[in-house]
Order: sequence, then structure tokens, then C-alpha cells
Amino acid sequence: MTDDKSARVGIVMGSDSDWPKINAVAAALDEFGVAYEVHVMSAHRTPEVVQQYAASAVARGLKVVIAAAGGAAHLAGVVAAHTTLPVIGIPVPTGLSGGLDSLLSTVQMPGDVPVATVGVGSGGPRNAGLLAVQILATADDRLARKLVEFKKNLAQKIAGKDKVLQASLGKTAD
Ligand code: RP5
Repeated sequence: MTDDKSARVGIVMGSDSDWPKINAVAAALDEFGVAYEVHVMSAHRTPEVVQQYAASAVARGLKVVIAAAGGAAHLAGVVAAHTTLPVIGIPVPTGLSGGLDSLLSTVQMPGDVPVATVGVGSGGPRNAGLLAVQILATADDRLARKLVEFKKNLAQKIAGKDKVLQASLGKTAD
């Protein structure tokens, strides 16, 4: 496992087969210029690696860990068991009801071991990246300012979509 000394966010996933389904998480971090590292490790196939990674995450300078897994998706929970860092879980879509198995395995944590779980597919991975940025922004003014801009741009984008819709319906703004 290579260590990236500048990484503030650790992204881990249960299999390389997860990456194409969740790589929007990295795109969101890139958008905000947040350094991250990405690794494949499995709560079931390589439990010792997961334990070591999570237990050493604080000492290596990480501030947030994002963990993605599908099916019996225990990765985020196991990471959370071994670190005091905030852990964000990404349930990966599967063939079983779109990933209901992943969602329930990730979100249904016992009390005392929180995992902030995002949605399955769609905006879930992107939201995981944005949530990590928001966590980091509580102690980073540059990121906090970028988030304010992000919200402004979002409002403009949606207003633009509404304008296009109204025009397509033959309605004009009053
Ligand atoms: C999970 O099993 C992984 O996160 C992945 O979603 C799923 C299938 O893994 P592969 O069989 O494709 O390696 O642990």
C-alpha cells in the first residue's frame, strides 16, 4: 500500500470492480482541490489490511475516510470500528434491488459507531466527496469560501434549468 503524505481523505473500496461505479467521489474532491488517496481493501478478503489502514489513518494525516462496498458491505463499518475519524459509507449498486443489500449493510450501524451513509448510485458517490469537503471546510477557510461559491453556482444552475423548462412550455417570466 503506498502512502500519499499530502492526502487528507482516504478512499477505500472492497473491490476494483467498485471503482467505475463510485469514481464521482474523486471528481468531487478534485473540483475542490482536496488531496486524497485511493485503495482497494476488503473487510472480508483482507481484514488485517483494513484494520491496519483504519488504525493508522489519524497518524498518517487523514481527516476523513470514505469507504465503498457492495453486497455484504461491511467495509465502512469496520473502518469506523478502528478509527476516530469521520467515516462516510458509499453503498455500491448491486443486482439485488439496485443495491438494497449494500445500503442496509452500510447504514444500519449499531449505536456508538457512526457511518455517514450516502445514497446508492446516482448522486451518492458525489455527495460522499462533497460531504468530505464540508467536513474539512469546518477547519479550512479556503474550502469554506469555495463551498459558498459552489452553493451560489448551484442556485444559478437550477434557475437556468427552470428558465429553459418555462421556455419549452411556452411560458415567459413575468
Ligand atoms: C464487495 O463485493 C465489493 O465491494 C464489491 O462490491 C463486491 C464484489 O466484488 P468482486 O467480486 O467484483 O471483487 O466486497
